[in-house]
Amino acid sequence: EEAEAHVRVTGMTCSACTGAVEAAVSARRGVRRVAVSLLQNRARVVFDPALVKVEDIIEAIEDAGFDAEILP
Ligand code: 9UX
Repeated sequence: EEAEAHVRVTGMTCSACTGAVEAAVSARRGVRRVAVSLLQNRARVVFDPALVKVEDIIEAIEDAGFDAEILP
């Protein structure tokens, strides 16, 4: 099973920041795909909802030092 989440990520100021967000989210079990846009301050995450919740993805981004909120 697969679900998709869009997240607003704020606090990224360089392309290494996007790499840090991608690495932090990718490290979570159940995350299948992560794409982060520095210019749009957004992350798109494809994940297995049986293994990981959107809240866990938000937490991973916040633990990496950025602010994150779920987009509709
Ligand atoms: Mo470079 Mo992005 O120090 O925080 S990784 S600005």
